[in-house]
Amino acid sequence: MTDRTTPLDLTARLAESDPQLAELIDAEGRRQFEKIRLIPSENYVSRAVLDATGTLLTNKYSEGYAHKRYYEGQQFIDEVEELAISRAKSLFGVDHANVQPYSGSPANLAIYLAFMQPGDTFLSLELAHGGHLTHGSPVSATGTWFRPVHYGVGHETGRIDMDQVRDIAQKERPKLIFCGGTAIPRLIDFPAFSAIAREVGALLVADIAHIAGLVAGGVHPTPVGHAEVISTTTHKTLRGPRGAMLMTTEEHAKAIDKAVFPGLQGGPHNHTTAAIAVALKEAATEEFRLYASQIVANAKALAEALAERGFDLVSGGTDNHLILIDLTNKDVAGKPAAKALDRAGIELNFNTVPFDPRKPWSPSGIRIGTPAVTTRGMAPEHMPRIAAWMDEAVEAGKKDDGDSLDRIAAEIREFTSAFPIPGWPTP
Ligand code: DSN
Repeated sequence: MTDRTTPLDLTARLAESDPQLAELIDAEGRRQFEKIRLIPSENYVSRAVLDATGTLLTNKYSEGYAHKRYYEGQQFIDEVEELAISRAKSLFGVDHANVQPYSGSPANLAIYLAFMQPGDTFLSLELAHGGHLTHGSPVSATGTWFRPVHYGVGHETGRIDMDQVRDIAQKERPKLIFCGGTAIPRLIDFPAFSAIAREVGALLVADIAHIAGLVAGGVHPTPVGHAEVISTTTHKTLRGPRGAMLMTTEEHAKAIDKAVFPGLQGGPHNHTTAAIAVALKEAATEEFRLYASQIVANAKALAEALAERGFDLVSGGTDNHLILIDLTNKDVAGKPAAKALDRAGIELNFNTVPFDPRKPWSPSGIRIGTPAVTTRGMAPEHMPRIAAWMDEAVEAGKKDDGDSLDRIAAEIREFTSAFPIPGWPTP
């Protein structure tokens, strides 16, 4: 358990009322501090975002929207939500923003509810090629209530094949086309998707959950002006609390709002809305633009260092925050490699790769990204060291060499101690 001689100031009071839980939270804090966290959908939020998340706004019910609520006492909550909305509109340059979705999956469900009837066809990226469960996976409600058809990446290029997207769209005439996903290491060509959607009379949805911070920071092209609906979580590269937003044109604003509430959800999580507002203010700063470009610089440096060590990168590299690695040539599957790396102090995902002959529960690849390490201040010059540790840990894992994994973890603890994280005391 965590050493309670250095309690988080955040949990100092909790330590008195619920020491058992405070210890667990502190242990997680220490884990986040000591590891190199490379899960591309995770980050470290600022102290201000942590503060807003932990406020008494959690006490309030606010079903409805500002000035049209089903509960009294909304004098300040309305202002909080309106502030978050106006910051989202100005940061992304959209007509309309809904900040109430509880997270990415409910946000995406709201899109189906707004625009689709059961059985309707939609087109999206295959999950195994980098899509998302809510883009029509057979194990998701979206894949059983509606009729998904999928595009994928090219076998040789590892990049989305826009000719295939057009061919399938013309044949299937989908009602919606989704672009975006969870394991796409390359830029998304929003104008090309939009042209195809217009050709077939489909609505284009851009799920920018992974890249929202890169779009806000100006280092990934924006979907605004191309996609009618934009879905994003708020906690990945955008570096806010766990939550989501839907952004759209004036034309579709009412349908989206109705689908979120009362269509799918009850009261919004007001403490989260406040923390989203804080994150959006932070994301509008010059400092955040530098952060976004440093995420990409770090990812490119890490990709290069890994490629030099013989790692097989899907699509050959990255344009954004994310790197997808096929470990087949390293003679190890993704899951045992991820477990060995975790023991060595490097946290990442095991992940399917396109055309994976293995099953999702034990796939061929791993997925990494640089949003969290960049927040800590790690820079391109640190990436070759991280790649070397990864290489060593994968090889040690193959030999079941626990001593080497523990030695790497000790080296990494020493290394990470120089990079503070908000909410955890720096030694
Ligand atoms: N769970 C998210 C990710 O890790 O990419 C997607 O929802």
